[in-house]
Amino acid sequence: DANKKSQYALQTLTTWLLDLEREGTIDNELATVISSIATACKQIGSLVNRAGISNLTGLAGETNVQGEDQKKLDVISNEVFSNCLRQCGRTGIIASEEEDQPVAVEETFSGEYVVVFDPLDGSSNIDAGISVGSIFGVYEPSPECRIEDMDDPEAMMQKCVLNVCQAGNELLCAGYTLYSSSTILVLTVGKGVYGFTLDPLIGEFVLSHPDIKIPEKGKIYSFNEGNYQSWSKEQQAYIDSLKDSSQWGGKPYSSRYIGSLVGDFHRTLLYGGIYGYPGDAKNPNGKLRLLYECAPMSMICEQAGGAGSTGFQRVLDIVPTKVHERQPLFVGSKWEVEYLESVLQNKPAP
Ligand code: P6P
Repeated sequence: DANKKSQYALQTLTTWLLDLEREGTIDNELATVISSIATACKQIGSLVNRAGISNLTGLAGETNVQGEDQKKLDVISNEVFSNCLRQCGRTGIIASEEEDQPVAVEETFSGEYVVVFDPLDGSSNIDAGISVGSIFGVYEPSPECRIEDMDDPEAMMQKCVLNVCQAGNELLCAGYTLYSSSTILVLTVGKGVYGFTLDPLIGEFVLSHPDIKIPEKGKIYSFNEGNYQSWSKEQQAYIDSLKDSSQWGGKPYSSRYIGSLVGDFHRTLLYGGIYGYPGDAKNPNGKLRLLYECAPMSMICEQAGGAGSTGFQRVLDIVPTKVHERQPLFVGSKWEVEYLESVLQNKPAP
């Protein structure tokens, strides 16, 4: 019976995207952009897994716009991501953590999606073989900022920046790929969160985590407590509270922090609890970048039933004023994020 679903029918990222196209949730152009991102992640995963034996660990000898020393793999991953997005012909503008300014893509011929990404987040962990990841978000181009006057570089640059600085609420797609014990691509197109594990034997991302839902409440907090002294007293009170077993039936929260956002976030998404990078005395807006770290992670978390907050407002409501703008980030189970907001804002706990 040709219509009977074969027991061997693999649900892969490719077939999942085709199903979304069939139901009209996404169009072919967006499906093509997402496929090109998956191809970039496969290549980056392969480079990361062999970094130690192909002389790709260590510094590239340059610094990025963030003033951070770029690792060799930061530079290569950025080129891999940009090349895949250019070659797919559906990307109009790209903004990368590794590039000072967003760039208009000449190779576009059908569909002009805006893609923001951190090609290799947490790369300081590479040399120690600790999990790293790629983070991405996809927007529609802003209708009022169509890139036509390519001959005026200044005007075009301004339009590129305007296209990129959209609130997270406008994201059509947000996702990350975790390069760890396995390579897992997790994404949402606004109808739930789906995870795909790379099967290296066939080179396909196979559906492994259908419709991920984050636990309502967790038992893990993920913060860099080395910054405790420079946090606000409310922030300190929040962490002190999670460690006070008398408040939690005798069992305090556990602390887990690997210093790699994608790894810390993925564990929080699956096990529950909260990941936070607060602002502090030195950096009131914290360290993470709104456009390609805070907003995509917040969309994924909300789509999985959790929350994404700066402690004072919903991350997805914020319209960036600068491409590399930073914001404090608290993502995780709804209860822990709401409890954090209540403590930071001196309001009653949920
Ligand atoms: P800290 C990695 O550099 C990163 O951007 C995130 O991946 C990670 O969560 C955070 O910074 C770690 O920062 O200050 O705790 O080392």
